[in-house]
Amino acid sequence: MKLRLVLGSVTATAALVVSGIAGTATAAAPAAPPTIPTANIQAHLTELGKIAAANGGNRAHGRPGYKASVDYVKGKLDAAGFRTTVHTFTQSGATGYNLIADWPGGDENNTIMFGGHLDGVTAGAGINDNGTGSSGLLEVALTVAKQQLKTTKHLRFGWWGAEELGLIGSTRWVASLSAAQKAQIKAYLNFDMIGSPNPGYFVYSSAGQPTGSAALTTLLENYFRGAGVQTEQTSVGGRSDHAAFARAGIATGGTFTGAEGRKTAAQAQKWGGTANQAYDPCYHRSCDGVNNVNATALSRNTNAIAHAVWTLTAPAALRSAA
Ligand code: DPN
Ligand code: ZN
Repeated sequence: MKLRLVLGSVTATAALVVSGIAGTATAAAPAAPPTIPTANIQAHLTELGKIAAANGGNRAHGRPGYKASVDYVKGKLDAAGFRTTVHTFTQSGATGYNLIADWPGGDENNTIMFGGHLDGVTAGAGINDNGTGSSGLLEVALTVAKQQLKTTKHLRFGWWGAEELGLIGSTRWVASLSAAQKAQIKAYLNFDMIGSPNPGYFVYSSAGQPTGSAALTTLLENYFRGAGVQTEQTSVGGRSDHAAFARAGIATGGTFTGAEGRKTAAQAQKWGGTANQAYDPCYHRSCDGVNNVNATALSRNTNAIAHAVWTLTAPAALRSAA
């Protein structure tokens, strides 16, 4: 009887100590960016491949495979608790769609936005370009929901239509915003082609980009450095959807694993893969299907997205950065 009481009291004390430590750790430690499960990202790519196969082999603007892609991503986000809106526009005689997803909470006057294009060219399924960016962003968003991430800044995602026709969707969406709405967006990070089969590890250069862009470049470079991956900076210029944001004076950044450009011998040394071959030999071709992806590159870049989401929007990380 006496022994049992003693044990009981020891157990109770231990439980109090443990909960005290756990409470302190939760309050002080930064919200650690999670590792995004590769299998989940791949599952989205498989679905986008099936959508193309069921719709004439592509997911291009104005074709049924594009709308089916929007419905797939929107369905997942709605089920996870995002506030989604579909912004429509007209281009080349067809209706285009941008999908915007807001994670409830955070200061909307300090909005951080992440996006990439969801459409492909008519030649193929558009899996590396840009099923990879679309799927990586989707799985990071679903992880935000799974963890019920509490943000101080407001977190928003965008999937753009008709990029392949000249950055149309993102341009129309930015143009639809009032000056006050544009001013709420403090940064836009873009992910277009992040699983190239002969990958490079490129971070968008901030040269010529709005104030604040250099910090985004550094943040993404820091992720890769921590993961033991060397990076190079690249000037993406007007080749993807960050361009409209940059023109609106919004800080931009992003990552890219390469398109039609060829890997140099020096790059093959540091990154592996094949020198003198395109980063993506199937760029804008029918062979850009589910096998046209380097899973390691896709996984690393998706974890880079998660690192940026957590670091830029989660409260403890903001405190430690201040
Ligand atoms: N946005 C892609 C295209 O216009 O086909 C390719 C690309 C992505 C190029 C990212 C540069 C950087
Ligand atoms: Zn593209």
